[in-house]
Amino acid sequence: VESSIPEHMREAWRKFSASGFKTTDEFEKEVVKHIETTLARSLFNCDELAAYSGTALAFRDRLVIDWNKTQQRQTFADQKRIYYLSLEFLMGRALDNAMLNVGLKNVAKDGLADLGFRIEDVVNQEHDAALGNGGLGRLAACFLDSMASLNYAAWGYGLRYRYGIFKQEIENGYQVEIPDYWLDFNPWEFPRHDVTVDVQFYGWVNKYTDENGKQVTSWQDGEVVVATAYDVPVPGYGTPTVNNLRLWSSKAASGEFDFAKFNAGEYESAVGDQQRAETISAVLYPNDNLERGKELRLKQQYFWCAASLYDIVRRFKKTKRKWSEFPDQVAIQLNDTHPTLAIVELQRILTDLEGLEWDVAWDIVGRTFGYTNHTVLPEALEKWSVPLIQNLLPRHLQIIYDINLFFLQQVEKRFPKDRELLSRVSIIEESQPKMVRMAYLAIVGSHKVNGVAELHSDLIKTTIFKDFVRIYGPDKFGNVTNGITPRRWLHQANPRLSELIASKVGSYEFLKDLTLLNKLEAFADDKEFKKEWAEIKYANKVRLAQHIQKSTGVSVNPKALFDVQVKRIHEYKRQQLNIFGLIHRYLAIKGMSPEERKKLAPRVSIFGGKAAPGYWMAKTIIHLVNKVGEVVNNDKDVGDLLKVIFLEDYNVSKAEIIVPASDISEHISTAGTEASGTSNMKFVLNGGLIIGTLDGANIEITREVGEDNVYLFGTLSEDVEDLRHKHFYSKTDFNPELKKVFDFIKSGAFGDQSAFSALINGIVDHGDYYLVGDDFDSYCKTQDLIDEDYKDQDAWVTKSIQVVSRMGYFTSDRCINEYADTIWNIEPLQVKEEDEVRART
Ligand code: CR1
Repeated sequence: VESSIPEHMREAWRKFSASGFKTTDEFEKEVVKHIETTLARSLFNCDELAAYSGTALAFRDRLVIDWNKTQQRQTFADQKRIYYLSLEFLMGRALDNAMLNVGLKNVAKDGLADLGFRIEDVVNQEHDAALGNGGLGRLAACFLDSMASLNYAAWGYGLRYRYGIFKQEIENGYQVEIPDYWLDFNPWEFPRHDVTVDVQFYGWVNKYTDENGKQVTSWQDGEVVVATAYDVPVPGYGTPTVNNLRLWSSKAASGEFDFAKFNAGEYESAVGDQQRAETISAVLYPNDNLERGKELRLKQQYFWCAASLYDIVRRFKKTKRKWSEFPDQVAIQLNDTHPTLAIVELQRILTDLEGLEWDVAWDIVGRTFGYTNHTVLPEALEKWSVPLIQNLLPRHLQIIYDINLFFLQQVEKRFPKDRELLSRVSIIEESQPKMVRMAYLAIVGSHKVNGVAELHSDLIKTTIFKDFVRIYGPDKFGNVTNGITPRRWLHQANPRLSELIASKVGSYEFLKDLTLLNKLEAFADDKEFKKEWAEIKYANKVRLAQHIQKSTGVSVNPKALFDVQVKRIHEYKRQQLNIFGLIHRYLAIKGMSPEERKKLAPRVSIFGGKAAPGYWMAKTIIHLVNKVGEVVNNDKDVGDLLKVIFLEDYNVSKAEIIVPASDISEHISTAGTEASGTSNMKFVLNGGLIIGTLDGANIEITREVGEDNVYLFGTLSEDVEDLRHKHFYSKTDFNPELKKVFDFIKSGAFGDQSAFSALINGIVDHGDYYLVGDDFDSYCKTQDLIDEDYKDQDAWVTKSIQVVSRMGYFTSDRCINEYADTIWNIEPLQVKEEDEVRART
């Protein structure tokens, strides 16, 4: 590693090198210094936000020291690195996580108390980093946490959106979207004005022979936009490794505006270029599991891929290695197809810019990339129109055509005369206009393709990618079942439970090796332990009840069964099944005698989740939940027996309050539609049981925790197609109980019934694609079983302990190790033991 400072002058650097606080006094000194100088405030105007800012800056300093060292260590070791390309990183808050990861939360707690603040209030000042929609973005965040905690040399690459996912408010029962401008004060990012990349768009392709008789292909006269790096430190837990998340921000190439126009008095158009360029990284597209083919989205994708690859290649070139060694130094993982253009861009760099032969370059590309598929929903599979790419990225379109040509020739050789096969697997769909099938391009350009849970990985092999299994053989396709980080989703969200577990299993080591949870099994019948376990769940429910009271004005009884469904609102996730079930329950309660009512277990049903702004059906579901809540929660007959709550603006920090407080949570997608789900894992890890279909990771959760400990219901994935088909022929055997629910809605019980007619008609008249009618009966019966079981609190608590003890498999550490072994071929970087020990104490 080169240094600009000569050896004989480094003494002063060593002497004054920053080391970071360790004691409460040192912490307080840092906080006060930052508040008084960095923020120019004082003890006379220090509110909670200023206390947060000062604390965050103090911890940031602490992280930066380890961050710098990690980067030096990784450069020095010169080993293979992982590059995780994701358009979404749903990080949530950073301060609490940083405090726990460096093991100084107690120091901060005492220090803040000394300065007049409660640590919880301070932590709550932080704005969530919400650069993602749902599971896909949160998975990326869990993976970053695991890669750092396991000491892998890894980088995340994404976009620095000025606006993250919108903030949701509920007005008169309707969702309203508010922009999420989150960058006002963000101490967790470091602008790197010296790390920039020029990214080109539009222009034309010039092919000619140069003076040496060499064929040259050059993409010229395009419009240039500058990408500037913003770096976010990602600390590992109990290790000095702090990795880097690099987010790109767009600016006009000139840097300034057009002076000629400015002089001529055309002020507005003078800043036009500037604004157009900045638009690229301005906003996160708010769709989950849906792609809409907008030009700006394609621009985002290329902007980010081009900047990231330039950066990766630049780092590789510093090592002065041969190109053939690129895949031994670089593993790039594509989080869904959003970064597929990176494949094309690397091929362009290697051939057009570096002069490698096509085949040599293509071999390097294939060995570098891995592709993770996250969905089989057809509306979410990306396709880009050929004319759009032609205009925006003319050279890339040519390369895509060449990739396709060589691929189809290879297929033709192995399967001669199968024209059907050729047209099925072609990267170009022969439609009007022609479309580029991004998933096919990603498969052809990667050495491994994986799904995110067993059922899903089987499904992609037998349905959407079936032909590719024939072509490449089954070994190219694998499964890595998703996981979650136990640091955020247990230790941080549920500190009391984490502490209780640590007291029984001997230490906090389980946070690094989650299989150690199995030691809890021995206490599943321990009376004293069960009491403490139940008390913690109750306290978490009280905390959620307070939050519900504050945000909705409804008081709920924390002794009631808390039933939670929080996730993006989507027809395939079937929040409609849940709310229809609740209307059914409401009607049942209304029909009961007072004696019968006394026997019923009181229930609080909690919904949360955003609908994509253009997704009308999802918005209708939100509207219905809110209207049902208004009626049920104000019905004197019902009282505590049922409350229906919609919590607005579900996000990571709210999840940290909600997840530890569930008795039951709902994961009830139509079988075969939810690729994995990850909140199912979070709830169970916190001692909540689940009701679910045999879908996604529910299946593996059931295998791990035991069938007796999961409430399963509904149609199996293999029967879904037949049922859908049948719906179009016979509608006679429609579920009569569900029909009563629909009639009640139609009677105007929840306001203007026409507001809900599309929702009902989709089920009654339009084929019930998501099988709500088919699964309604078994869903309701399973809920009745839950009511019964919940009455036996003693048995319930035993189950709760048992399931947690069996959740070791679902840590994202296990996922990352599987990716490392089966896809990336990479080992962690050794960290000196004394550094580890220091980080843990
Ligand atoms: C899936 O719907 C899965 C996450 C993370 C989502 C969800 O079941 O848990 O990915 N897919 O793997 C997605 O967003 C674009 O696809």
